[in-house]
Amino acid sequence: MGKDAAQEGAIESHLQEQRRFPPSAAFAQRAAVDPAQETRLRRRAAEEPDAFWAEVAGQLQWDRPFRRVREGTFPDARWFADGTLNAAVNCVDRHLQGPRRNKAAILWEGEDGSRATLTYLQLHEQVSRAANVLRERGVDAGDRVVLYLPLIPEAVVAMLACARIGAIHSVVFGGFSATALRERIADAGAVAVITADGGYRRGGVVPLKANVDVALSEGCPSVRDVLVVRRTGAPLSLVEGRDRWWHEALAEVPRTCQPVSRNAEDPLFILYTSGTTGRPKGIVHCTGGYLAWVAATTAWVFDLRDDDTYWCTADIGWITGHSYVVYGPLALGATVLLYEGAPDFPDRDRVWGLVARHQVTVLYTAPTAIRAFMKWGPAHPARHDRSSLRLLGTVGEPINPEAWSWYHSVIGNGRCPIVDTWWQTETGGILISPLPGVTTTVPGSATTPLPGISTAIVDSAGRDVQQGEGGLLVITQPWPSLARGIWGDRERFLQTYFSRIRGVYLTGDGARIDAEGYHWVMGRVDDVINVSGHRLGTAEIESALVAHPSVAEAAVVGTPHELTGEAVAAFVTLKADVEVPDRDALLQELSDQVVHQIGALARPCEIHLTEGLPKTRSGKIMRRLLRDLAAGRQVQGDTSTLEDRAVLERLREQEERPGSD
Ligand code: 7RM
Repeated sequence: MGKDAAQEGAIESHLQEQRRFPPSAAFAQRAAVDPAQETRLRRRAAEEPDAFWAEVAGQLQWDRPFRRVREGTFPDARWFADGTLNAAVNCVDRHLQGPRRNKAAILWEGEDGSRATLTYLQLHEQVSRAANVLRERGVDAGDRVVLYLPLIPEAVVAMLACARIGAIHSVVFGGFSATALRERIADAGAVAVITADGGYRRGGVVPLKANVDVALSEGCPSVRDVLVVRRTGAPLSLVEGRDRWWHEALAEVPRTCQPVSRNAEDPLFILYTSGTTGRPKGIVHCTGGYLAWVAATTAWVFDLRDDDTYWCTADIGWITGHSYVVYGPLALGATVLLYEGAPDFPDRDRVWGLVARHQVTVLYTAPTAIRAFMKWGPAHPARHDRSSLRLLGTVGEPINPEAWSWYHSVIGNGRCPIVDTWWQTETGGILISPLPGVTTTVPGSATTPLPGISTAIVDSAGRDVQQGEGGLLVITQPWPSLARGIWGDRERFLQTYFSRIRGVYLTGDGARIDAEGYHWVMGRVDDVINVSGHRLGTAEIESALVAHPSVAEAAVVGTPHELTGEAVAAFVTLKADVEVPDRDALLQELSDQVVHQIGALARPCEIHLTEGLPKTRSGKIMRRLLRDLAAGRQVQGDTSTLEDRAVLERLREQEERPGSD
């Protein structure tokens, strides 16, 4: 295409966002990280990195203090490796000495309206009992335990119970099928499974134990024990010698349990993520480096104080639930709200009812949820008191400026800073984010790397792109919470993250860094659309579509085109109350809006109005399915992570109806 070789792999950027939101003086004044502290942290990270990282990890309680900070580099950096600690002790025991002893660790609400509170002292007893049960059943340090549970307090207890005895937990999201569960149990070689008789979801009951029975009947010889939490009271059968009720087992063991000191580099958990192709990847995180970074980033980014009520809406089946529901907040002794169910059950104001009732101060959710709230309209949040909120966070996808503004003005009443946090399952914790008392935010940008984190944008040959150009986002220096591997597949770990570009961690995201150092994530590089040699990220085109007042959500993909190689195909859902008197006029407006904001080459060759978009169960749009649909191909690859199969079916039917768009 006559492009400079040095720019090969660059992604073009057209987004212009002018608005600036400086931190309010009131927030800055009380913030854990104020400008002076930020300057100190960044200087220390740059000038004496070992001292900086030792300070980060020094916030934890170590059984044997580490002397060594970092050894080695990508892909095998080891952190704090001669230190020992226990993650459950850090998240529970160390809060028992002072006033946090009787503070609520967990506030829980079930979808059916059940409620529970666990203080740190009560959490300690539950975790110790569960740990004793596992230990009594012969579960040892290093053994794998699969958790397949609804979002109930026992899920947190079970994670920490594993951590207490050094067993490696692998949480499988409760929405996964028996087949997906079996695959993960087998890959991990789990010796025990902790599940429930069921969980509530949109009024229905998810048959968790029945799925476990199916999974185990299809060959998981490693599993010796199944513990079953009673949640719904649904009838079920217990397999003699294998299955036991959780509450009965816990009642029979002592209420204290000696924790096992772990080496910092010992694995804490495995979490499976679905790759686009092939087997799911069991991402392995270690104990010391992981816990140190999630605790530090929870303090810096969410600014948690003892009087906060913190709610991260992620399920514990995802990394966000591990790092920012469980390990980070509990390491800080915070009060964490857990909600079992769907955000629109029984009504679309459920989330706001919870915020008001529990006086939530810090709320962390995903763009997909924010866009759903927008679609449902402002009347739902308006019915509830949201004055307790002081900080809002987002994670999971690029947030389009339209959704950012709505979150800011409607949910936060313009009062709350927004932290747009960029990170991945593999990174363990947040790497790019505003510091709410320091950073001036710009809607759509995750702003700058946190202290200690170094990024670059490179082309496919690993050369730095020109300032402001889009390219591959890489992390150039090791940090402690990087995954230590893919369970049982070293080669795939090296191949995926460390082989295409030497000496750095490859994130797989496209991004650009502007003149002020702000990072703009443009989507996964696998999703980049190549129109006549111009490489377009998905995020900006989608953002242009969502900026139209009628649009709730949009996804764009590349589709084969005989002249331009690829062309843009768009899938668009409209807001709940939108009437479309003239469909062609609307499509024209949408198309014009893309041309106006991005340029003529991004003009969609087709726009499909649809009721829903195919998403993963953690809310990410599955563009590869849309790519197949737009190209008129059979949908290929793994669809087990699809949140709602019906969406795909409806889209397929729509594609088959001629002239449907
Ligand atoms: C935490 C999580 C990781 C991928 C990542 C990005 C996308 C996440 C943001 C984002 C733009 C953000 N882990 N992503 N956060 N893109 N801005 N703030 O989501 O492993 O499930 O996904 O998610 O593409 O690579 S994950």
